[in-house]
Amino acid sequence: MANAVEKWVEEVAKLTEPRDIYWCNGSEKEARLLIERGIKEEKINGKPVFYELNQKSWPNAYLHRSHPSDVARTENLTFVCHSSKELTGPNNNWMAPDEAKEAMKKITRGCMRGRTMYVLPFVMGNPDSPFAKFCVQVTDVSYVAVSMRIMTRMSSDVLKRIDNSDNFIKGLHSIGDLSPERRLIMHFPEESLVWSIGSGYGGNALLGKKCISLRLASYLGFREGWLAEHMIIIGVEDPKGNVDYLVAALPSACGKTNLSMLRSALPGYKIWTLGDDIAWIRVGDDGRLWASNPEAGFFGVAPGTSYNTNPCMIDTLKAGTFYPTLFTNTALNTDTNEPWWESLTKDYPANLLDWQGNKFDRASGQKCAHPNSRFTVSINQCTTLSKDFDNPQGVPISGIILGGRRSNLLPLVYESFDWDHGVFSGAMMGSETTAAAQGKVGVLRRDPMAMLPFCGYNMGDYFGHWLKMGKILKNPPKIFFVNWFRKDDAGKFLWPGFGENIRVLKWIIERTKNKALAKETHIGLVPDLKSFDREGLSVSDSNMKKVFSIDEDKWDTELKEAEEFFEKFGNHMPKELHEEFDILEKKLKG
Ligand code: SAT
Ligand code: MN
Repeated sequence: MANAVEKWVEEVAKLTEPRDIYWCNGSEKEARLLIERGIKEEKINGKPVFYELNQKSWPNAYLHRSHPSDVARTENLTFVCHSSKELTGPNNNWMAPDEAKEAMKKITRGCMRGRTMYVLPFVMGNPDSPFAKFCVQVTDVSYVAVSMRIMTRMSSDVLKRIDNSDNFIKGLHSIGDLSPERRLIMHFPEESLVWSIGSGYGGNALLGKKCISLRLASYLGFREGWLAEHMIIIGVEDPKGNVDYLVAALPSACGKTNLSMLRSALPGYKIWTLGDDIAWIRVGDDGRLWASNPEAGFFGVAPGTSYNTNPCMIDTLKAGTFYPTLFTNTALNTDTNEPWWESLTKDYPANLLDWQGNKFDRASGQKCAHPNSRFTVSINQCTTLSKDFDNPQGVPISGIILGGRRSNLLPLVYESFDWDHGVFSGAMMGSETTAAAQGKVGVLRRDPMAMLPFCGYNMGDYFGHWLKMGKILKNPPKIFFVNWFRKDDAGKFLWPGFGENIRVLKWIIERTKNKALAKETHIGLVPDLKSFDREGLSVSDSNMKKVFSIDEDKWDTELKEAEEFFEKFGNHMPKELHEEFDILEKKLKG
């Protein structure tokens, strides 16, 4: 008798008609075999799936080039199909589930013909933790199978844990014919199903990532009383050896990976890495928040990563254990067969192929690596991995950081007055768009808690859920806001960022212990410069002033845009946030 997983796989195979079915067990041998296949046999758009890189300098590393039209998340083709449009909310595209399934069946029928269907059993989180979610994804691309083995805990034990129960999350993925007209990423939260056709790109195809860990999980959290957030998790060790844990939400391609393994510019401080993208957060028996990373790898932006900006990541990428390291859409140095991207080295190597595999001509003015080119690497290789990364209980959280990319208006750091005010400030958060999603780059949009593209239900209800979480907590942690991206009038960054960001984290942690001093502004509490560690920092007094300024006279547009954004959610918007809005408006216009 077939069990529930087998039945589902059979059903999917009937629809997709693969040449054969390969059940993955997550072993090292299997990863090698899949890479071999991707180098020699399997093709995407007529080209190999993997190219072997220089195994001496980049052990176990491979290059993947995606279809040129398939290089970022496609938010306009991503749908969340609750049975009620109301529950899906204006923050998501919606289709009625039956209609969506009919549309998907049409483009899925026979889509795996001549290809292998890989069955990937994996668990999000430590299998013995209350956070654990057991999942099975099918895919017809070896790149996706190998990436999922890096990004999740994949093993055939998962099948034993699911046994004959129906209690597993399903992911159906096929690269289809790669035509954007037949590309759709559909979520069915009520059935714990993600169905994605026509894209091989990260967030569209590695379904454990945004689709399951955020869109499906945020809805589960809403129903079950926990939070699934777009947040890094770090431990900050002070010179005395005390470790405080923080979570931080920043939109895609705004430095989460760098922050999660920052090399401190302040002597005696050290960052321990637990996650660079996703945190599942629960209330512990002690009434505090506990966070855990459901993933097991990094899918980070390559351009800008170097020994100067993130030495730990370069070491991690070169560690070469039994997990392969994948590079997607980076450039290739043909003299050395090494991956390359803008700023990896100061000078351009002499002979490069660009991310599409064409000879690179610097005079073209084009980028050589795609701006959203990525690396995929196991967190187990991370040289700053926290000993509590795999702790089934997660880690207790001392403070929450939210942030965006804003060239003006918002200071380097500020603290909200209380939990509700923090939720309100998070709800009106804006950020300039990046290359992580298709569309124009650098356009300001509201991106509450960096969750706009990832919240799997009505965002008005999501804000209500945050408020409710604050009420259950004995002592809600303080909520802080950061902006590493403030610029001066000439467009130059005011703050050096990277290792210097430890100064901001230090102030934050001291505030959570009521040690450091702050000054009240209309939007929150900014550091009193007396309490902000500037020892050895080369930022002028006048730039420090600018970086902490609020530009009160320029808030009209901000308030207007926030108000319009809030209005979209109608009566789903909690009244507390309207009240907070009125208070802020009065202060600013006062
Ligand atoms: O492509 S992903 O969604 O996995 C990465 C990101 O955009 O944050
Ligand atoms: Mn992300």
